[in-house]
Amino acid sequence: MYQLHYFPGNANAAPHMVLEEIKADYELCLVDRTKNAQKSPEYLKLNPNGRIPTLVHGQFILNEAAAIVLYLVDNHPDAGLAPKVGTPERARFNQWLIFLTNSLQEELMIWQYPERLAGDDQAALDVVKRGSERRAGAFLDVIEEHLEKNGPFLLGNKLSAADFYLAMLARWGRPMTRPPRSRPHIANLLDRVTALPSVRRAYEREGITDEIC
Ligand SMILES: N[C@@H](CCC(=O)N[C@@H](CS)C(=O)NCC(=O)O)C(=O)O
Repeated sequence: MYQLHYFPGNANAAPHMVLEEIKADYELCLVDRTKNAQKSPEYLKLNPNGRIPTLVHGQFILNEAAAIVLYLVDNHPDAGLAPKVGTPERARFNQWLIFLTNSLQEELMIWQYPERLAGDDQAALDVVKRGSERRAGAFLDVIEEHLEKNGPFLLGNKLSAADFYLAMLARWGRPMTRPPRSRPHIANLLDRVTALPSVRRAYEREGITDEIC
């Protein structure tokens, strides 16, 4: 039995979609961000960074959304959510997942929380907000161009957990001046991913029933 520590719509969403798609036995444990529970002494024992999500599997505790996705897809290879380890296809899958978490996700985090860098200096806030949105937009343009040539999914014709990860980040980016969905090939991928019963169920279980991407 897996336990996913989550808050609705947070970085738990992609691991949650994977848990649903692989039909895993799992339970959700709410980390109530409205009460700053991610910084509570109990949660910090699970995740010393005080960040969501965390996966608990028996005695094993795992942080970082992308690492959780990798752990799940490798524990359930028959679900086919990632190519076989050791193949060039798997290296490409890793490339996309790491790009999403390391580049796009980080830029979106800065864009969502510019005050973490700029403090309360309004001019600095504007610079950080504009710069991070521009940089996130450039990453999305790269994804769009890739999908146009090689889509409909990040790995071509094969749906993978990397597409789930992109769907999670695209949802965060809805308030952007140029939202991810305004790019037709990203929109097509999002339509396909969010039509999956597993993805709908994951968001539903988090209490999110509209605007899932
Ligand atoms: N690199 C981490 C980032 C996780 C992260 O930043 N989670 C956010 C929610 S989406 C969080 O816990 N924020 C609470 C905080 O920063 O106090 C991951 O991908 O798991």
